[in-house]
Parts: sequence; C-alpha cells; structure tokens
Amino acid sequence: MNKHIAVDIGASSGRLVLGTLRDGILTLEELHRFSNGFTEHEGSCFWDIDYLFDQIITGLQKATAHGITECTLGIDTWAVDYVLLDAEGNRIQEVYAYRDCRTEGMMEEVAALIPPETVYAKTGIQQLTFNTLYQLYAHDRNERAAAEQILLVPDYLYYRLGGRKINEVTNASTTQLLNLQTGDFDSELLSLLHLRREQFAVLTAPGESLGYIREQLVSRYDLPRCQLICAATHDTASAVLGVPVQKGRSSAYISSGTWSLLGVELDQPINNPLAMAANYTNEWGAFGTYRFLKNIMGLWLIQEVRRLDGERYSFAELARLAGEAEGFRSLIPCNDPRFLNPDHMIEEIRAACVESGQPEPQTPGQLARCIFDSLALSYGSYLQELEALTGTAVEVLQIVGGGANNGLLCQLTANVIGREVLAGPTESTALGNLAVQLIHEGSVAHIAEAREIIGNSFPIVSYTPQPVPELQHLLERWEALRAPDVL
Ligand code: ADP
Ligand code: LRH
Repeated sequence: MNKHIAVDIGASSGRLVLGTLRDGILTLEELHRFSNGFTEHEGSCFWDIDYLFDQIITGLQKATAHGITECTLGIDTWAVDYVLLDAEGNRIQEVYAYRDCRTEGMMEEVAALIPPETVYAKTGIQQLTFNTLYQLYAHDRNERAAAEQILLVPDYLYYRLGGRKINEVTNASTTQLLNLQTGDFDSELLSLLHLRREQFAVLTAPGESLGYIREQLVSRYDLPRCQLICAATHDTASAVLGVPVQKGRSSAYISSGTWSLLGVELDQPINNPLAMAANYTNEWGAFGTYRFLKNIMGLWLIQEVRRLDGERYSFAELARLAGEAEGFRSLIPCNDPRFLNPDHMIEEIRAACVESGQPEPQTPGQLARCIFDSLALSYGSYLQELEALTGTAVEVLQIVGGGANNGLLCQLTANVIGREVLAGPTESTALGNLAVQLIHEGSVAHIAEAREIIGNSFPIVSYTPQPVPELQHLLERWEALRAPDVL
C-alpha cells in the first residue's frame, strides 16, 4: 500500500492531498480543495461539520476516479473545538466555532475557582479564551454532563469514517485539560467542569492504526479501501512535522495560515512563570516533542478584510497592492482581542488606527499593508521573547503554510528580524500528516528522515534581510501600541 492521503482542514480551507514517495522524493497531488469558515446562526458561531464530512467523501470519490483502490488516510484540522455525542454516537449539538463570543468572561470565572498559575503548571497551555476548557465551562451544564463522549473535530471525523472513538493527543493538549506530569486528563480540571474521565476517549498517539473505513461508506460512495492512520490531528502539530530539517543552524518556525504560530520544537516543556507571563504555550507534539509557541492573530486579519471587500482581490493581489502602498504608515496591535472576531474587521482596524492617532487606512492596499507591517513587527517582538525564554538565539526563521506564498510579508519579516527567512513548503501541514503515515508504513524510518525528504522535495524561497530605516523606532512604535495579548 504506497498510496497515502492527507485530509487537512484549516479554518479557511480544506484539501485532500495524495502523497507519493519515490526515490527519496515526495510529490503531492491535490485531489480536492474546498473552502471552510464558520457561520453565524441566532447569534452563535458554528462550523458546518456535515459539509466537511461530505467534502471528505467527495475527495475520496475523486481518489477512486484517480485509480486509487487502497490507501492510508490521515486527518488533521484546527484545534480546540469539540463534538458532544450521545450514547448512540449521535451528535448532541452543532459544533461551536472557537471565535464564538460565549467564552467571554469564562477565563475570569474559572480563575476564581482555580488559580491560572496552577492551570499553567499542570498543563503548560497558554491562556486563550477559546481553549476547550473555557468553551466547555461556557457550555450548557446539563448538556455537557449528558454527553456520553467528547471528541475533538478530527477525532469525530475519524469516528464518522471508521467507527473508532479516540482523543488524539496533540490535539487533546490544546483543550488545556491534559496534565504534563500524568500524561492524561487532569482530574481536578475535569471535576471543576463536572466532567468524568470516561466522557473522553482513549488518548491516542500519532502513528497508530485506527482500522479501516466503514465498508458501508466504501460501497455506497465507491471509495478506496482506506486504512485510517492516526495523524498528528492538530493542524499545527502536523505543520511543524512538515518543517524541513535545518542542519547546523538554530531555527524557529512560523506556521502561517489563519493564525501565525511562532515557536520552536522542544523535548521538554517550559512552563515556568516567565513563560506564563509571556503567554507561551507547550502543545504536545508527535514523537515526544512539545511545541513551545505563541498564537499571533495571523492572516485571519487579511481574510476578513478580503471577505468584507467582496473578495474583489485574491490574496496574491492584496499582497501586490500592499507592496505598492506606503510602508509603516499605520500599525495595529495584532493580538489585541478586539481583532478576534469583530463585527467588521475593516472598521475595527480603522478605529484602532484613528484611536492611536495614526492615519486611517482607506484602500485595500493600505489595509493590507497595515496588516503585513504590523504582523512583521509583531513577529520581531515575539521572536525576541522566544529567544529570551528558551535561552537560544535563532539564526533562521522558517515560514510554512499558505502565508509562505506571501512574498511581501516574508521579506518584511526578514527585514524586521534581521535574519534569513526560509519560506515553504506551503503545504507543510499535509506533509506532516503524510510523514506520520509514511513512518507508520515503514518506508520512512523517523521524523528527521521525513523532514529531510520534505526539504529535498519542495522549493524553499530564501529572503535575505534588507535594511529598514529607523527599524528600532518602528519596533518601539509597535510596542507602544501592544495590548496585553491574552486572546
Ligand atoms: P488555514 O490552514 O489556516 O486555513 P492556510 O495555511 O491554507 O490557512 O493559509 C491560508 C492563507 O494563506 C490565506 O489566508 C492567505 O493569506 C495566504 N495565501 C495563500 N495563497 C497566497 C498567495 N498566493 N499570496 C499571498 N497569500 C496567500
Ligand atoms: C491553527 C490552529 C491553532 C489553534 C487555532 C484554534 O489552525 O489550530 O494552532 O490555536 O487554530
């Protein structure tokens, strides 16, 4: 069985990708791509999980049309969001999207029950209002207690395909409910939520076989016979697995998509008070690693501007227009919670600029430039923090994900950090997903080999830093705007 399919669903789009390893080179063929996004219904934000499942089926039908009869399959999606199931395995409610406002104030309520310092010492997870801990706390108590099973989104998709209920560990860590010491759900945090351990499933590590896709689905929809392999189901975990190896140079990564996740891979978590104060997280990675990183608001900002502008311009065009606009004219504190899910992103950006005495960005190019300048400056600032917290100087920054296509942002980032930026692969998440399947199959020995193969198989663009006049002043300007970034 040398056909491997990655199902990779981000907050903005999903795809099914076929990976083939031949003579040490990995190639990708996109079988199916579809858009994703949450919708508002009676004041709440939900994902359309049935639509996503249908897209997986459509993609697998395309695989059949492509001549694939047998394959392995791995799934990854964004983190933290969950599905409640009843005793029959049916969904109890629609899947809330993490940007839903019901978690507002929950952090404070939970902090009154257990000190945030204790939660951080236990879990090592950064404070984000949308962590599953706070989402479950906000969830109707009876409904939450009545749930037979709590699965995260990719766990649920595996369950729909194959019938096995798991909680995959890289994603489970983003619930902020896993205990670093015991390696399992923390009993004190569960009891605080009035939840029982049995409501969660078996914690499962990437690489395990989850059996085969239901025969019923195969025959009904004419699908390949897929062996389900547990991927690193948190998309960021897979994205980091897909970062090419850097020999002899210390590196950090940004997984650049809807979010910018800036960090490093570690063997041990750093959950000391300094890391907590800077709100860095220790998400569990595959193969015994931790992702020590920070969530930065990322390309969500430009996604929203583009949507509200009626999608007149592609992302590439917005980057071009931004390149033509005046640089560093207006800056925003990207991680201010006001940008998490505002009613109208364009108005919110303009208001933030006016309130801080800067010119109001008018055109799409000016708005895009404001976003990219601000992101680049924020990367510069957070990278310094990362180096201080880890005690390691970073020589090169590797940008992977859709954002690696944005040459302007990559160049601005190199200029601000004063170091080389290596951009690509853009599909690192699907590649990390496939890497786990290849390791499971035995055709690749370990993740270091997979990363070497990835580095040899895909184009990587190097950005050399160019001098920025008054860079220090710009960094200070951005710092002065910076809000406490507990999202
Ligand atoms: P996610 O997985 O979170 O949905 P992706 O990794 O697919 O996100 O990245 C999507 C983002 O990549 C888009 O929001 C866009 O900003 C950026 N992007 C994709 N293609 C291009 C391009 N050609 N030029 C500039 N930016 C791009
Ligand atoms: C990126 C991501 C990120 C999480 C957020 C919910 O897609 O998974 O790692 O913090 O979405």
